[in-house]
Amino acid sequence: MLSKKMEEALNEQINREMYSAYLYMSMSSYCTTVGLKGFANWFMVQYHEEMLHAMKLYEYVLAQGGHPILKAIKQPPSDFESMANAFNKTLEHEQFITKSINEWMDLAIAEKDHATQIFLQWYVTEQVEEEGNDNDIIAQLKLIGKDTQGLILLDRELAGRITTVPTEFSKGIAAAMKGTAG
Ligand code: OFO
Repeated sequence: MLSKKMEEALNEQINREMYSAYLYMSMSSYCTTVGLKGFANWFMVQYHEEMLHAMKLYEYVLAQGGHPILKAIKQPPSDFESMANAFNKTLEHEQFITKSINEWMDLAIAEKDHATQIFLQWYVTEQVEEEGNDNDIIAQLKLIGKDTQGLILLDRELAGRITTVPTEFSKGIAAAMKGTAG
């Protein structure tokens, strides 16, 4: 079972993950409008990952006898000026999510809630990967600078990213926990 405080924290995290999905969908939309469909693909794959992050929380709260309360998702920005700007904003957002997960982990530790600590461990590891992916692309964008040719080559590379996220969330937490790499 979850304490009221823990349940509220996890519900807040559902909202933050849904916002992440919304943000990356908006970035994907922006990339398509400026002719960078590979970048658009990368962000759309990220959108699916974020939906999985939200659904895992949703299933976990239910499995623990809690009630996932869905709050309003705020509107994400729609104009990102450049790919460098979009990825800097992505990293900034992921750092906020890492801080948020760490805060809930601290709460689970303080409450001696072992199950939630184990559950959140997956997110702690995932955040290292998420920030790492963003740092890699930011470094490449720095090398590319204003070289359009380089940007197009990176766009082609990012077009190859595929989603590994299972879409059958309704099968419960066991299904949602599987196939979470990427
Ligand atoms: Fe991007 O990791 Fe969830 O939010």
